[in-house]
Amino acid sequence: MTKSALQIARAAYQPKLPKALKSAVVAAEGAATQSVANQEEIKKLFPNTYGMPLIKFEATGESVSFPAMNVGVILSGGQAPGGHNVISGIFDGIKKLNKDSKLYGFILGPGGLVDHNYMELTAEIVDEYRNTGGFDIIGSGRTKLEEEEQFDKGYEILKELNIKALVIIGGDDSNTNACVLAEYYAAKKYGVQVIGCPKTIDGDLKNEMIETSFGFDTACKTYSEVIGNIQRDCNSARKYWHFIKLMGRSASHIALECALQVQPNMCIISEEVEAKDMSLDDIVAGIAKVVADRAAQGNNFGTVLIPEGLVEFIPAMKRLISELNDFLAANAEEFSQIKKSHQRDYIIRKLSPENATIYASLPEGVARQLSLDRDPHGNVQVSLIETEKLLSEMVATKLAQWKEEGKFVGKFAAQHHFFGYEGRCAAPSNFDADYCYSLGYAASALIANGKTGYMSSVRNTTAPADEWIAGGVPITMMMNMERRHGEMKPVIQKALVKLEGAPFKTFVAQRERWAMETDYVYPGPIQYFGPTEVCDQPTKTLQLEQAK
Ligand code: FBP
Repeated sequence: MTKSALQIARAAYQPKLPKALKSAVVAAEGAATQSVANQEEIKKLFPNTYGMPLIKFEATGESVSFPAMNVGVILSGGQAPGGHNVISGIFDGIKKLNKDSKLYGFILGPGGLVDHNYMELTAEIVDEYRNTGGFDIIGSGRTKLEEEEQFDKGYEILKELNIKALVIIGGDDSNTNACVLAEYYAAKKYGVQVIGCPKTIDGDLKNEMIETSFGFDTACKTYSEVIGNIQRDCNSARKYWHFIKLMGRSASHIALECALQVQPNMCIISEEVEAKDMSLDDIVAGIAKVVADRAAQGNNFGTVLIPEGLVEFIPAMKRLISELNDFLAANAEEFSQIKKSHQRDYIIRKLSPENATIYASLPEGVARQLSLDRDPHGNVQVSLIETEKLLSEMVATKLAQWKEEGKFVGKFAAQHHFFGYEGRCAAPSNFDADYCYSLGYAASALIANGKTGYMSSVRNTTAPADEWIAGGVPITMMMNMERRHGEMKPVIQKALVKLEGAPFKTFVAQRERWAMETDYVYPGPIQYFGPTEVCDQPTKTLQLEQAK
């Protein structure tokens, strides 16, 4: 395998560990825990894993000996920088406890467990992937582990390989399922522990005990580097407005963090749009106003950051999409007979007046996407909607109208970007490299201490790594009941952007100035070697949230 110079140098990086994990540990147990809501229902659903105490690892002078243990690991869902370091942390952790311990990786996500598709992760293999981005060591997948049949199928291979514990590295849904699996194996007395690890670039798996999900740091730094470069180009040519959509699913954490890093002219936050019941026209008029105001000062350029989930948060668009879903599901046959060029008018005639007006106002391409691209459940795939183009086209229309009315005197030319995949497999920043390695190491300690139904946790992450606090959080503690596919289910609460939180408030305090002044920040590429203030800074989100 040919390697870049950085890859070779980076392979030698030794991730930092919290002080306590550097020697043998004892698991100090806190008080019994409760779920964040719906305590009675969740307790009933998780009789074996509910109410367990928080765990904090403390260094002990004594050396503790453990029998050899075989452990399985699964990477679940979208890639996030640092996954390979979670695996190397687990590997080093279990080997330190007993050199005869073995680590098995299930191939291409949870499906690998069900299909008995696995490989042993030897020292040679793990060494190839230390401090690298991606999940390619074993691959990832989006199969959901939900059915008892899958759990039993998985148990067959776990038993065959004598695996004592399974670590599932995933987002909120995968960790919810990890907990269901832990409960099932505990109830059946199969003797297999299940531990979760908080992964997702989206940053929406966090709570009082989990400060951040891994990968958010590197992904945001990667996007911020590129947005910074665009801003410098934009400030040099002074002729384009750049509409930049950012991944993150429903939550706007990525857009907000990038805004805090680069100081764009505008950043839309979906959670605010929903809270203020804003319409699409409100958003468009808001952007057009900034464009017009800057143009009045002779600045026909700027940047707008847009979270990918925006459309779902505009209440009126949500209602339109829901009516379209129902209407097209019920009239699929008739709709397929309508000539393409007549489909738009046909839909406008059939929708309720409120939704018909909104639909008619949408640019041709977006209206088409809304009527065509549906997932297997018959829903519009909102992530496929090119929101950046939708907004810029509507802004252009509004500005043309304002021009006629003499309210806009400038020029408007737009460029479009969508950043997501560019950052999901970037080489992990020092923060993610250290955080992930520590999460993996803490997972091995949870396993050695016989724990199941826990998520590996590392806290105090704005302090130097030495002072980080490693432990475990019972997954049931993060759960509440939510309606999913028409049924009430226990799930880990998704963390959306809090409008009363410090990161959003900090953004609000500055956004009007950023809109008018060109006060761009150019963060530059992630630095792996050099002074700590350049290489080891956590995200602005984390710094603001943790500032006491
Ligand atoms: P996870 O929640 O699985 O970590 O996914 C992160 C993410 O990158 C989202 O931001 C994005 O919407 C989604 O994955 C895209 O996934 P895919 O490439 O599978 O369509």
